[in-house]
Amino acid sequence: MIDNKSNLYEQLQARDQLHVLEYWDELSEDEQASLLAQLESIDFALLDTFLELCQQDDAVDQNISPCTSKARCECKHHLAVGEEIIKRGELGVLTVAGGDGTRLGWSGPKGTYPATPLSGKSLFQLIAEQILYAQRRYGVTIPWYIMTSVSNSELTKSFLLDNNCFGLDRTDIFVFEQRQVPTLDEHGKLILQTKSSIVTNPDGHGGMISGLQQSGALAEIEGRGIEHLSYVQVDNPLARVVDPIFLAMHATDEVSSQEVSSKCVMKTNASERVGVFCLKDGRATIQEYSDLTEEQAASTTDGALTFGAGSIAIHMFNRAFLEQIATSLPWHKAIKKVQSVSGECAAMKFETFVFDVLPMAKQSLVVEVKREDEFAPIKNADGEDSPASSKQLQASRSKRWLMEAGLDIEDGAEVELSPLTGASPSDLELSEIPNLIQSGQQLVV
Ligand code: UD2
Repeated sequence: MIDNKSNLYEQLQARDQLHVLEYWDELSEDEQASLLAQLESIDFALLDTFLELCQQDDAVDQNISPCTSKARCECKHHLAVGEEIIKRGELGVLTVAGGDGTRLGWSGPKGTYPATPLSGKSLFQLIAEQILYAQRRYGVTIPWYIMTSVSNSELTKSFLLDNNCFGLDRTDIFVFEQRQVPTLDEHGKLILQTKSSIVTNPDGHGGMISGLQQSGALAEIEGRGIEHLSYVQVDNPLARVVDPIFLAMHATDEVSSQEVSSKCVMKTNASERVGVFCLKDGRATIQEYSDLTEEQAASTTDGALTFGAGSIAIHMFNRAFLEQIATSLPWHKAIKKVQSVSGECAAMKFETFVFDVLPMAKQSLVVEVKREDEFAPIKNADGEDSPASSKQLQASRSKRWLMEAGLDIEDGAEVELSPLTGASPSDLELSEIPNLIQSGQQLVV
């Protein structure tokens, strides 16, 4: 039996959590060692925070007001300024890919999901190719930092290596793992997943801050002279990973503090599942959709949604700003179903959100972009935000951009634009592509 005088035993006992040892005597030595290691890794101070949160009702913040945004400025000046920063080697890319992707029903890491309409390129490949294109165009290295979690870290690394990192140099890709935290049942108890393990969950994409700091990635970023990090989620095939205009707006805006900037699109309807930009205590922040009251979500001003500026989870972070964040992020509680040793049960997952760093900036900039150019998330297996809806949006952007660049595409033709061909209509390299794509043709260009 585990020593009942040990510190661990006392910590569990003090919180009425000894049930996790229920099967101890049945376990093999190896199983006992593995359960012990997992229990010893629990941060009991953090567990106390969770236990307190279990007792609290989720308070909805009523004191929010709308915040302003600036339109993406498609001018030559911004393009030149942004390109200059990239050419100086000051941009890195940050991708959060630690989520479980349970809603999609894909068993591997979400980044390995075949996302594009014709060639089935994975979400990771789409990001890698955008980086590769920018590296070639600007003659620099743009390092890529990917946050994974314990359940998908090894699979992510092997997927990248098996695919030769999609042409990127493996030494320019830095995979770091976020932390796991205990999941609790509805009574605030740790949950046995098996007789020898407890249920944990990744600590939310806010775990990126400590993940970057503790893995040494942030020091590496500084060592490379990176000043700005382009942050994208893994699940949006239309995200512009290297966007010189957004970078320039972020780096030169006279009002913002250049610590963090974000992109928004106008929500299509009150119930769209995106967080909204708003002001709290005079500072720009994002209120998650699940934390808006129905009245807040539905309220209108001059016929438009009052909180209509939806977050597409794309940000530009200043490196020094990320280094300075010492305060821990607030925890958000979500009720989910999990598998336990005795079957499915309701559970409380605690997560931090990366956008909770926004109010820590003195000022932050919100840039409104065109939804059809930048947002086609893959979240659910079907319906809204599904592979099918995303593929449709990807196909129509490909078509629009190619036609804007001068190509003739007949109705009924299907095209998929590769990130290696260009990052915007004005820089598409079309010399190898036929001028006319006919109805019935399927072409990846
Ligand atoms: C996110 C935003 C939502 C909106 C929407 C746009 C949050 C909480 N909500 O909704 O406001 O902007 O995206 O598409 O962000 N991830 C990790 N580690 C974790 C959890 C998530 O890396 O512990 C990654 C995950 O792999 C994915 C991203 O974060 O790339 C978004 O996570 P999500 O799918 O849980 O967020 P979602 O769709 O509810």
